[in-house]
Parts: sequence; C-alpha cells; structure tokens
Amino acid sequence: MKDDVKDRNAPQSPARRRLLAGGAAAGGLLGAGALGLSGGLKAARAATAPAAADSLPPAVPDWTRYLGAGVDAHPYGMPSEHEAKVVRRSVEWLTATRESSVNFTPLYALDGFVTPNGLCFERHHGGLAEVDPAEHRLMIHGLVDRPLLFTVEDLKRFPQENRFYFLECAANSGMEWHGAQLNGVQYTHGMVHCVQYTGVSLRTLLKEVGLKDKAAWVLAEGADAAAMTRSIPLEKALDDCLVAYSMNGERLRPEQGYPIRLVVPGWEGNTWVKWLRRLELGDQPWYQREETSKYTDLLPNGKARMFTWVMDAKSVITSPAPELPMQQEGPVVIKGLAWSGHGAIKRVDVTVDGGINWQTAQLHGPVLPKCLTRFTFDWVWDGKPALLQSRCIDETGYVQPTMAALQEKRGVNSIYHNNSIQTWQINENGSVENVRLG
Ligand SMILES: Nc1nc2c(c(=O)[nH]1)N[C@H]1C(S)=C(S)[C@@H](COP(=O)(O)O)O[C@H]1N2
Ligand SMILES: [Mo]
Repeated sequence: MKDDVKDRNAPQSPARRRLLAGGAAAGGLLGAGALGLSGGLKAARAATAPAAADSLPPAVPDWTRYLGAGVDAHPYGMPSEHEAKVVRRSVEWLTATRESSVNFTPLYALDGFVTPNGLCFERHHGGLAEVDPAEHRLMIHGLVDRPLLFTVEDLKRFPQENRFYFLECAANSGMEWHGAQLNGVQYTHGMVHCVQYTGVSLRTLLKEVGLKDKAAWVLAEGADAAAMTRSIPLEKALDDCLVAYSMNGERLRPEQGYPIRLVVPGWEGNTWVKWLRRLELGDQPWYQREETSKYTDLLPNGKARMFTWVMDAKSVITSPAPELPMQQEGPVVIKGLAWSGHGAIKRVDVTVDGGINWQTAQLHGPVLPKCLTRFTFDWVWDGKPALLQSRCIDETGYVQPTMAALQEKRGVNSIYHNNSIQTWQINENGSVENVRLG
C-alpha cells in the first residue's frame, strides 16, 4: 500500500480506488497511528463517506490533478472557504442599536497570541467612521508651548515603535457576573484582541509640542459620530502610550480606528480612542464631557469604583470550549490565553476537576508584558465528565480570582472588570458547557 501512495501517476480504476479506501478503513491510517491515537473514528468516516474517501490516500485528489488558479486570483488574500465560520459575531439582543454595539473575536478558532486583523472584535459608540487620511489631522493643543497639527504622513516621520499589546474592553465577560450566561468563549471572553502596533510614542509627540508646567491630563478625542473622548493622566501618556497607524504590519483597519488610534497598554479598551483627531493638555480631567459613562463599578456599600483603568490578570481556556466539543477520548491539547494589564504573565495553572487539583500549563513565548500569552496543557480525556478551568498569575504575584472571591469584594452590581476564573463543563457526550462553580 505504501508503494501505491508514492506512485501518484499510476492509473487507477474506480474499483481499485474503492478497494484501497476499504483497506484503509480496515487497517487504520498512518497519521492517526503515528500519533498514538485510535484510528477508529477517522477510518469510520472514510468508510461511510465515499465522496471524501475519493480524495484520501492512496487516491489522488482532484486538487492535485488540475492546475490551480494563478497568482492575483486574490489580490488581498482571504482564509480558506472551509474556515468561513470563523468570523466576528455579535449577540443581537445585547445592545439596542447596531451603531453603539460590539461584536466578538472568535477566540476558540485561533492559535498563537496574535489576532488576525479581520477578526479583531469591534466596539463602536457611534458606528464605524470612514476617515479619509488626506483630510485627517491630529491636533495637539491646550497647555502646550506650540499647538500643532499633524498629518498621518507627518507622524510616520517620527522614530517608530513596534510593540504587541492586548486590548480588552472593560465590559468583557460582563454578562457573566450573575451566573453563566453566554454559551461560547467567543461571547464570554471575545472582547479582547492582541496585535502588533506600529506608531509613534505619545511621549515623542508631547515633547514636540512642549508641555506647560501645569499640564497634568490629556483629553483624547475621536473623529467618529460619538466624538468619543477620554481623559488620561499625563503620567500614563508619558509612559508607554502610542499613536499607532499600523496593526500586524498593515495600516489600521477602519474598524480599529484608521488612520490613527491611541494605544494605552494594559488599560481598559475605552481609553484607546480610535480615529484619533485631538489631544488637549489640561490641568484636570474632563469627566463631565465623557458622556458614555465613566465605566465605574457599583459596590455592595453603594459606593462606586472609579479610575479602574488597568485590566487585572485574566485567563480563559479557548479550546475545548462550547464551540469546540470533545471529539474522542484520548489525547487532547487544552489551549488558552492569559493576559495582565500590570505586566507579563508568570504562570498559568489548569484544573480538570473543578479546582481540586491544579497543574502548571506550558507558556508559549514570547511572553510579553501587557500582551496575550498562549498556554497549552496536554491532557488525556477518559470520556468522563470534567470541569476545566485556568488560573493565571502575573509578574506582580497577583492571582486570578474565583467569581466568589471577586463578588465578595465587588458585589453583583458590576458590569465591568470581571476577570474571574471561567469554568467549562465537559459532559459525557463530549459537549462543553459554560457553568458557574462557586
Ligand atoms: N473614537 C472611538 N474610539 C473608541 C470607541 C468608540 O466608540 N469611538 N470605543 C472604545 C471602546 S469602549 C473599546 S473597548 C475599544 C475597542 O477597540 P476595537 O474596536 O479596536 O476592538 O475602542 C475604544 N475606542
Ligand atoms: Mo469598551
């Protein structure tokens, strides 16, 4: 049979191909055997689906028999049509309008820690602004020595920074405060993305305009219909913020703020103003103008948490997940993501028994500060029900809390900043469910 596989040019009668496919079904397949997996499932599929079997070894599939499309068939390449389900998705009942709404990154389908540009979740308060870069300026004014207007081309002439950061909306996992709500990791955790930004350091631009002594706050304003504004303390602006014009090597996508957006590493997404058109230096914040709520968290004692800018350490298992039920017993790679607005992820632990036993997962570098970190844990599923969780620790020593611990501090009136441990229940039939454990 091996020789038949090699001899691609040998003419095959349909009868001979059927015979070989049958042989494969009976004998198990090379690839599955090499992995130490039972070949039973794949072989059964080959036997019951003759159309697919026509393409399986030792047959020569159609796509090998004919020339493919030439170059330029797809001037801007797209994923395979077989991956068409992997898209951003929204939950229609979640928001009253489509313009002030959100969709979610399909975390279950991704590998590594970089989010492809076309799959980065979108959060708009006034719809997607379609900005013509030739007609766009960044104005920096207020308590500065030289108010200036910058074109996008001007910005590209400043020394360039290239850095990976995650962006998480403060409302990510917000539906889960009261109990398990949304059945999919795309919906429970998909308001996060992570790309490499290219741009100019905000510090460099502020040096260019010169800061007056009293300058203590920066108001950032977007050019969208929401004219989204956020006040950022000068200390953060001078630390690691960027005015970015590229993501993952190409210009920002319109959804992500083309032609320029503010990058505020580790801080909640609403401070990352898109379609950035104005930075005003002042001696105090402009909260009265920030109409789209102040992103506060109402505590049990009636007081509210404010200035909760930094996103605390959080992790989630992205596979298995409700979207990716278990296929068969035996080896399975548990995959997930961890991140912290306070720095780098130090360790991720995984449990398969609801937190009785924890084991250390493998981190896949580079492990960068304020960036998603991919982890995996190699597991052998015995076909019995299981409770999967991940728990991360960041470089400050902070440990991701359980929901019970978080509620003790914050109560149940919060929408924002839910960084608690997520549980996936694996049922005997292989389905995976969002459940609340304590
Ligand atoms: N101009 C402008 N900037 C904005 C917003 C907006 O509606 N308008 N939404 C903010 C919020 S709440 C989040 S979570 C992030 C989302 O960024 P993304 O759409 O690139 O995922 O953008 C922020 N910047
Ligand atoms: Mo957000």
